[in-house]
Parts: sequence; structure tokens; C-alpha cells
Amino acid sequence: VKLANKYLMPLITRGTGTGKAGGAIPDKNGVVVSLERMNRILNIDPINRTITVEPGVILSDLQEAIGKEGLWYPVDPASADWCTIGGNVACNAGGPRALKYGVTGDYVLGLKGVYGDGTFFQLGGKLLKDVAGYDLKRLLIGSEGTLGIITSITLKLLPPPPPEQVIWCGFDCISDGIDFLIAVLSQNIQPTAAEFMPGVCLKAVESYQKTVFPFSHHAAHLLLVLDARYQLDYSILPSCHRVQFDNPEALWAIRRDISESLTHVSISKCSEDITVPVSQLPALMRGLQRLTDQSDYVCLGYGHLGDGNVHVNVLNTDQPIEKWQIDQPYLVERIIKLGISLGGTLSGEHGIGLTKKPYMPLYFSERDITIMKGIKAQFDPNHILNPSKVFD
Ligand code: LAC
Ligand code: ZN
Repeated sequence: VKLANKYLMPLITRGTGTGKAGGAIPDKNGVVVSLERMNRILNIDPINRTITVEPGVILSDLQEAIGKEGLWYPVDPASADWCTIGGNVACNAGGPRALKYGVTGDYVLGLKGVYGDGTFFQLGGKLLKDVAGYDLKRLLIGSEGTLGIITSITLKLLPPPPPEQVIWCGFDCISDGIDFLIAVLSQNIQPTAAEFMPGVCLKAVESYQKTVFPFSHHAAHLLLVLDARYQLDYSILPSCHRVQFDNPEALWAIRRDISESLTHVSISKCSEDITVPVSQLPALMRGLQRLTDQSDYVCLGYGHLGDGNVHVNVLNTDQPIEKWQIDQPYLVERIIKLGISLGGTLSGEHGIGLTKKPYMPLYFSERDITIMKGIKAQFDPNHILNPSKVFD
């Protein structure tokens, strides 16, 4: 990092490159700093209920290691088998269980690493409470490699979760599914996960996995995880068709494969990540349908709708690539403006990186962005770290 400062050479920190906003793409001449081989688990501490790891540890390896100690880490992005915990911290990754358990940043107790000018930092530790000064650790979380290089992470762990029930429901139309979801969220229970999938997502997974699901004819689907002690009141939820199944893990495999599967069935696609208040989901889904009707593309919303986080995908299934390249930014802008007009944000969990950067001024004021740039200048005075990401 010191040499990079001397030669004013960009450093682009990278885990396994699973990020969906292009944050790890070296679009400027510079050096990619791969942390993949910094993958040691440094310490599991059952008394303080923490784990300390290097950033290159694959998330599912971390989950397995603490499982052996009878502990649990709830954050489970769909890429858990191949993303790194460092990337999760850098992007503040979420996932299905965020609805009940929160996101990566809610579990980060301590960080060590290097600021942009090469000085070391050590922030927080095995501490459940720490309100001293400004929360620099929190600024690093989700900073997408623009403020520091993280070399050690201490996470808060939990005891294993209570027994859970997995419920899969099919619906005759998207709006029935959304109404059902909102009715579930209005009951006096806290779902662990509530994942919504339009029928087109299941068709794509069928094609990708080369299989057929007996319930894929429904127009919309909801995968619900609840504590076993909760009893859903189906009498006020008449529109759902319960799907019977033996193997909940196969259902999760469907859900986790959606992003890859939509890529598989499209000539090209883009993948947005807006979040709206859950009460605005019906309006958002209507807006996406309008966009589909008015364009030559399929605009669909799937994902963690229980917490309002919608992976809006635009699929190009039959248009020439040249036309797509012209239409795509226009469509993305309409989607982001739609989300913001409903009280939403432009990214719930994927971050800004390269792909969302042009849309930052739609969400933040000029003054907000000036303050962010001032923070960046303090952490990284020579603008070495991932210099072309988040904002220009
Ligand atoms: C998912 C990724 C795309 O939820 O965030 O499938
Ligand atoms: Zn997601």
C-alpha cells in the first residue's frame, strides 16, 4: 500500500469476485490485491461467542467451522459456497435470513487492516458494546474496498437457531402472492426468511438444473421460514396453494440458483437490487409489470421481499445486443427511480460498485456525496483504493 501511494497506483482488493455491482473489477490500470489465500480461521472463542478470521475465508467454511463448536452465524447470501467473508464485510452482504437476523455489518465486532495511506488500523474487538468516538468500523463495512484493506475480522456468533419450519406456497398471480406475503408479515410473528419468486424464475431454474418441479406451473412462489412454534393463520390467507415436499434443502437450491438460472436463459440481463418499504411492494410489482408491457424485455422482481429487498432483473431474451446496450441504462434508471419514488433505495445488499455509480445522485444530495468524498479523502488521501468505484 505504501508503494502504491508512492507511485499513485490503484489497488483493487478482491475476494472471489462474486459481487454483483462490479466492485472488484479492475477497470483502471493498477494492481488487483487478491485476498483469496488469506483464508485462515484465527480463533473461535466460545466464551465471548466470536470468531476471528482472515478475509479470504469462504463463508460456508466459516459456517462449518463454527457449527462444529455448536455455534452459528446467520448471514447466508446465496453465494455462501463461494463468496469470502471479506467481500461480505466490504459489501455488507445480506441474504434471506436478514429479515430476522440482520446483515453482515450487524455481526462485525472488530476489524484490523490498513488505511489507504498504509497505516494500520484496529477497530473494535470482542466487544458487544463500543460507542467510543465516531464509528470508523461501521464506515469500513460496506465501503467496497474504497477506504481500507481489511486483513482480520471478528464476528459475533449466536447459539444455533430454534427448530424451524419451511413452507412453500404457490399462487395464481403475482399480486395474490404479494398480498399473502404482506398478510403474513402483518401477523404477530417474525419470519426468518420470506423469499418471493415469480413463476418465470422457476422455469429458468428448471432449464438450468435440467429438471422439472411438479409445482412450477404457479405464477408466483413464496418460500417462508418460520420458527416451528409459530402457527400461520391460513384462514385469512385463502389464496395460497401449499406445496408438499420432503426435502427443504432442494427448495433452497432452487432459490439459490435463480440468479445463475436467469443468466442461463437470457441473451443478456441486468440485475438490480432496490429495497422499498414492504407496504410499497404491490406498487413496485405493478410498476415492473408496466415496464415489461412497455418495453421489449422481461422485468421481474424476486428475492428477499419479506424485508423489501427486490432483485429486479431485466431479461433480454430475443433482442439484438446492440439494441439492449442502448435500452438497458434507460430501463435501469426507470427501475431505480420507481424504487426511490416509493421510498426505497438503489441497493439493499449488492452495493454500488461500478454498475450503480451513475445513479447515486438520484438517491443522495450533492452535499451527501461531498461528505462521502471528504471521508474517502481522509481514509485514502492519495485515492489509491478502488478509486473509480461508488462515485467519481
Ligand atoms: C440472491 C442474490 C442475487 O439473492 O443476492 O439470489
Ligand atoms: Zn440477494
